[in-house]
Amino acid sequence: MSVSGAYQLSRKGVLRFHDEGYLGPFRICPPEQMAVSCDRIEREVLTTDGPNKNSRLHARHLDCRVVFDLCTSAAILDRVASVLGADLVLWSSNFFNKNPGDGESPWHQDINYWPIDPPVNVSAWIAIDDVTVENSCVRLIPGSHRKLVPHVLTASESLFAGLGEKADPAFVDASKAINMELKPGEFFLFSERLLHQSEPNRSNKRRMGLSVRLTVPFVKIYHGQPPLFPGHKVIVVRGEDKLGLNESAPPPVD
Ligand SMILES: O=C(O)CCC(=O)C(=O)O
Repeated sequence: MSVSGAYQLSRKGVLRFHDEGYLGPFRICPPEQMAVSCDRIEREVLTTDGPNKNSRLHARHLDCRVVFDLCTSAAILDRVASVLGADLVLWSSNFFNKNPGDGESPWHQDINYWPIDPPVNVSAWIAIDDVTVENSCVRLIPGSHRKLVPHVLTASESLFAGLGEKADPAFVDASKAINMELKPGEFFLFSERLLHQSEPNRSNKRRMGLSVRLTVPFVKIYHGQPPLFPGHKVIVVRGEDKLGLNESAPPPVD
């Protein structure tokens, strides 16, 4: 079956994703257009409660149309469909908002924290702000998705304090890391097993990104299990869900 769409990946692109565990950067929109979305995010997301009572930054695609529209832009979905197939489920999203002086996100593999089975996911990390080495862009290790590494307890001051664990440093070769610097409106794709991190924000500029989590209908999502929450639902964003394994919701209205 071929997957169509203006942004679908070539066979070479798909194989590269499997080989390296990430792809990009790509572009959703120019910086001027992202500035308009950013204004709405500041007004409609950062200052209001969302569906997860523990975090205003989590799963806001469920209640804010501006977030849903970013998560489901054709530039993302066409490419993810090239990897996962024509039926796609949006099961989570998270803003990673680092103000000047905020701490690191330690090295980790996302699947360590997630209540999904089997472990199939492609993430898109979207730059809302200008993202540079100075304001703590995401760093990743190409090819590191090929091996699951043990995770150990982490210090409470990191951005990941809530999750409590980081990759065991003995299993991380940071000398192979690359920096994902992005302009507002750009994004990259990565596997649920790719090792990634970000340094403390040592600049005087905010660094806000939005991570989008996409999977397929045969993956069971354990809705009430942390970091998910009671009332959590998925949204079918491409094709159809013939299995009905998960609780699903319609897209939010504007
Ligand atoms: O933005 C960050 O610092 C971390 C992002 C991350 O861990 C993710 O998107 O999975």
